[in-house]
Amino acid sequence: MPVERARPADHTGEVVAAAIIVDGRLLLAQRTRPPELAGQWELPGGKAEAGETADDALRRELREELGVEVSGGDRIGEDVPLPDGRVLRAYRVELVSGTPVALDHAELRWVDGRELGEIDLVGNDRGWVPDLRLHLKGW
Ligand code: 523
Repeated sequence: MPVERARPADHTGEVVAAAIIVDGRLLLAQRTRPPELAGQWELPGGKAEAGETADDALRRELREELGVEVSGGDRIGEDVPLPDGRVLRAYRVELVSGTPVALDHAELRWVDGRELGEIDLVGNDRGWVPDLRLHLKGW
């Protein structure tokens, strides 16, 4: 008889992160949680929900976090494996409508290539800096 096991939480999904670049500047958002990441800056995004594509997740997360509509979704940079088994991926997206507002972050900032190298980015996002800079001015 098969043994019924408790299903572990689904930690096999994707965490999406958005590179929104306008006029050579990248939008960064300052995290408020968890305490070890609070104050650090990230590409906004979050966990894809069950059944969502990366595109769906980007559109939902950016609507929730920034109040904007986006489209697109070319990959940028390498996959980042997270300790819980998920994979973090960055996508270049275009603003379709709205002006980003910090609905879930402490603050937003548009940075050029030089500022991207100086700001306190979350560790997971740091590897993307060289790829991001190719699209930014001022470095
Ligand atoms: N990261 C990360 N960089 C980055 C994002 C969007 C997320 O390192 N640019 C990490 C931080 C967390 C995990 O990915 O360890 C999930 O991101 P989070 O907390 O932003 O996802 P949410 O918003 O779906 O999570 P809840 O706070 O639970 O709603």
